[in-house]
Amino acid sequence: MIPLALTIAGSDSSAGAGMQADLKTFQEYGCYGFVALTAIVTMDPDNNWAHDVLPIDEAVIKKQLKTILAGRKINAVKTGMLASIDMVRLVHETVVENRMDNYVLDPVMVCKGESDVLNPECAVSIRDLLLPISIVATPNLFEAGVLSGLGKITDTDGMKEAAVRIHKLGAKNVIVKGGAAVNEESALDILYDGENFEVLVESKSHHSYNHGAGCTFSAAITAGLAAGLSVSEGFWKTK
Ligand code: PXL
Repeated sequence: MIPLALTIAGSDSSAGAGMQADLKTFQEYGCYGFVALTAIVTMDPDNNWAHDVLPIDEAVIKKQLKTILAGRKINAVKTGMLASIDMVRLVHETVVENRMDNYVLDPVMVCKGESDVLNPECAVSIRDLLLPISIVATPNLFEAGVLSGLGKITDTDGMKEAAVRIHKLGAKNVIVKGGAAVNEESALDILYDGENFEVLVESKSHHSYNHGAGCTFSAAITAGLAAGLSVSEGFWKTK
């Protein structure tokens, strides 16, 4: 049976990130992908590509989830952009009620190139409600700084400290996506399982367009889990 993977995420109209990245990655990894849409994000070329987030009505998200979950067992689920505290609560309820053990939390708080934090009011509820039910959380440096309370993280020691703190908040595994930010030459991501650190270093990819790298990465971990891999196996498969 083909593994079934669900993303509960926003639509990135530029198609690099969000549910577009998730579905393409699920497909690449041999999964059948489902999406419950949480928001529609547009970027305005006439205003410095400023992001605008249109949240989807919570009742409509509920209906999507009801449709998707009827009569089938989803093998792994990830969440991306959640545009209100009510959406965070709905995800919590859905994951717990449906006993979704393979729940990947990508705690989206910021889009690349955007200095503004999206939906800042959600950060506390993501920390308190979603970290404890996740098999793995995949924050980027900014999100790891917010969730851990460390603030700005600039090096691998900071990434490790943030991972330990986020694990203490309930995530079974934590992957801090340093990406290209902490090192000039290479991209670096760290997995912490509560005991050991695994460090994935990759030479930087010098494409002009790498928008959505974080979504793609956590979708790949989700697809791995859906296919029966462990978090660590899925992590190394992205190399
Ligand atoms: O990369 C973060 C992200 C997640 N989800 C959606 C987005 C973005 C960034 O643009 O639009 C829908």
